[in-house]
Amino acid sequence: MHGLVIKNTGSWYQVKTDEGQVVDCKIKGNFRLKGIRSTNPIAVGDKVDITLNNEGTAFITSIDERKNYIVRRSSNLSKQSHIIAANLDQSFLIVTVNYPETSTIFIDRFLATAEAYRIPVSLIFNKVDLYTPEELQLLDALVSLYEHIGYPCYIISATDGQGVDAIRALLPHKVTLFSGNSGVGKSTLINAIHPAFQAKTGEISEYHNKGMHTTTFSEMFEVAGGGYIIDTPGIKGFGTFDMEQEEVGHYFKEIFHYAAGCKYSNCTHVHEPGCAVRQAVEEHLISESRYISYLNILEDEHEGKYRAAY
Ligand SMILES: Nc1nc2c(ncn2[C@@H]2O[C@H](COP(=O)(O)OP(=O)(O)OP(=O)(O)O)[C@@H](O)[C@H]2O)c(=O)[nH]1
Ligand SMILES: [Mg+2]
Ligand SMILES: [Zn+2]
Repeated sequence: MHGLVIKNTGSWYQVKTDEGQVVDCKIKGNFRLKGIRSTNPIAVGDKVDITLNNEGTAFITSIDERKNYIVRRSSNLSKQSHIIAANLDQSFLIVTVNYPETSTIFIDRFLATAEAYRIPVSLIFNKVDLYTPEELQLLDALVSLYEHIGYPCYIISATDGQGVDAIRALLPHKVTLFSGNSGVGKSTLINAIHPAFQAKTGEISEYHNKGMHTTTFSEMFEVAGGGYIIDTPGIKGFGTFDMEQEEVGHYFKEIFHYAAGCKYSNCTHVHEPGCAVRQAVEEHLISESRYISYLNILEDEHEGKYRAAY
């Protein structure tokens, strides 16, 4: 039988077969994917072949070639990757200016990784009902920064329902990943899109510095009219995985644009003479926060680590 991996709870995978039946599956024996050193060889969104056994469960025996996938470093200092999801049409990064604060470094790390895997991203700024006038100003600045670079931005409140219709309209016939820090309201938004989904949500006060996550496993929800949403556990740091130094600039759209004018074709935009990117930063044509994020990723790849806070 053939099906879609809709949930991953550690060693068990829920597979929805092409016939519509949901089966609990395990990976057969030493089944491992070639070429990727990953903590999870199979991810939500994967399409797989399964063989039923007598207990009503099944073994996953093979995996279809992926259209794409998105990975991050599995933890600080780790040389392994974690596949967040596979076969995506788009990704939403849920961001909050405060409650909790999403750093621009985190946003830019996510965007760069999505660029590397050619997955379109929209930024969803949630909890706008809570923002103070100063936070609303910061929100405006972020929205104009990212829209200018080319990322669609949406301002919403998942609890008030403000802006949720616009998000719902983006979903039919697509597989959409919902990602972001813990507590930004991914699961709350999913429930606002369709109350029947009943994704588990948590009180923000419970999160404080405990590293707690309400959503502990990735799970797919089927959207009315076709398509899927993937809810994921919140992530604290987004470590980029396996990016060459010269490559990182390709994943920042505006840096890539200005890099065409650098003296050296392999310029890393750090110290080289005749660097058009650094000049563009000085002239405020490239935002300083984006350049800082760029340098921050370079450092990772250099030292093989990332800073947990981002
Ligand atoms: N005021 C306000 N609170 C919100 C909004 N969206 C979510 N929340 C609250 O934020 C808290 C966390 O929401 P969740 O949906 O569990 O967050 P999450 O991103 O799924 O978190 P993880 O599953 O841990 O990654 C809950 O108490 C929600 O009620 C919003 O738009 N406004
Ligand atoms: Mg959640
Ligand atoms: Zn340069």
